[in-house]
Amino acid sequence: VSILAKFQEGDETALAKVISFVENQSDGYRDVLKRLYPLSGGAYRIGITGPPGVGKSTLVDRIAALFVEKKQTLGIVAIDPSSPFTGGALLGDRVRMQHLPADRGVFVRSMATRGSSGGLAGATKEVTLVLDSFGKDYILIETVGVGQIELDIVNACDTTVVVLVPESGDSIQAMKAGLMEIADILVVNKSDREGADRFIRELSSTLELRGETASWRVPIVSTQALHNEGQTELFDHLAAHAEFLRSNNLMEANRKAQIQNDLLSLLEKKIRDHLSVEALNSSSLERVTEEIFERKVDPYTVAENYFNELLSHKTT
Ligand SMILES: Nc1nc2c(ncn2[C@@H]2O[C@H](COP(=O)(O)OP(=O)(O)O)[C@@H](O)[C@H]2O)c(=O)[nH]1
Ligand SMILES: [Mg+2]
Repeated sequence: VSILAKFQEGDETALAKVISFVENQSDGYRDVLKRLYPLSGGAYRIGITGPPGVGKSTLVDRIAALFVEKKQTLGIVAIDPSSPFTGGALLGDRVRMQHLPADRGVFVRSMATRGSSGGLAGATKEVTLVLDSFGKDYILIETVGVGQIELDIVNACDTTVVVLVPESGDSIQAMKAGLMEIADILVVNKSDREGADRFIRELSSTLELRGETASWRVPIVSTQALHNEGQTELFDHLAAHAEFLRSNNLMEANRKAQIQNDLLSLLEKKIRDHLSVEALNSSSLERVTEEIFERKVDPYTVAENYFNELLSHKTT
């Protein structure tokens, strides 16, 4: 409890402790989330996704420096075991450190992925909530995107940035389509590489072919994170997208849709947990398995019966 008091005073050590507590799902972490929830909602959340190695961490680093310049506080959640967020300019690079004020208000947290397929780690949403309720102005969430439609990240962010590189490898091609669908902003990083212009032209005609009906035009931003190029343009597009959402009441609408998605998945999890302990963990399961195996009954009917039984338990 005293840790929560310190947390609310803005103590970053307490913040780190609360994040670990929640990330590890320690006893009572749900109560902590319940207490913090009313304090959240003030942070603007930006997702940065794309294939491994495209320069997401480097870019996050550059963007972070710009937020610091604007005196904005920042939480960074990096979910990418293949290239752990080393802090780069913010934490290690002495040259750049000189440009940053002493109290930078930046908090970085690296997390392991759930699986090799990338996506969001289990506790990302909760860690974001903690940073949000701590009072951070912005939260950057770096995740590996491998091209299935990454609804997880979309559902956890206000703005989604997809980072690609000018490579015509088959694997990148395959990832591209799925990733492009979720992008509010497309970044072509490593534009120092050969073929960058052609790649950007190709992306832009793909976007046009898609026949955008929404009033937001997905911009393509050319960057060289390593060489400090293009991050200001990206920063401006981030601000423009936030402004677009706000002035069209879309931020509120999107966040409400996210709340509904969250509610559904929380409920799903509760039902699943309930099922595995109560309904299915019974001797009747073995009996019914036998009956299904022998084709005396079908699994569809059995599942329906279980479900109805569950409902009647719940309502009585
Ligand atoms: N040539 C070039 N290399 C870059 C650029 N940005 C990042 N890199 C390098 O690409 C590698 C992967 O970067 P990283 O930020 O870890 O990528 P991530 O896996 O997407 O987070 C690192 O060696 C970077 O130095 C760039 O604009 N041009
Ligand atoms: Mg990375």
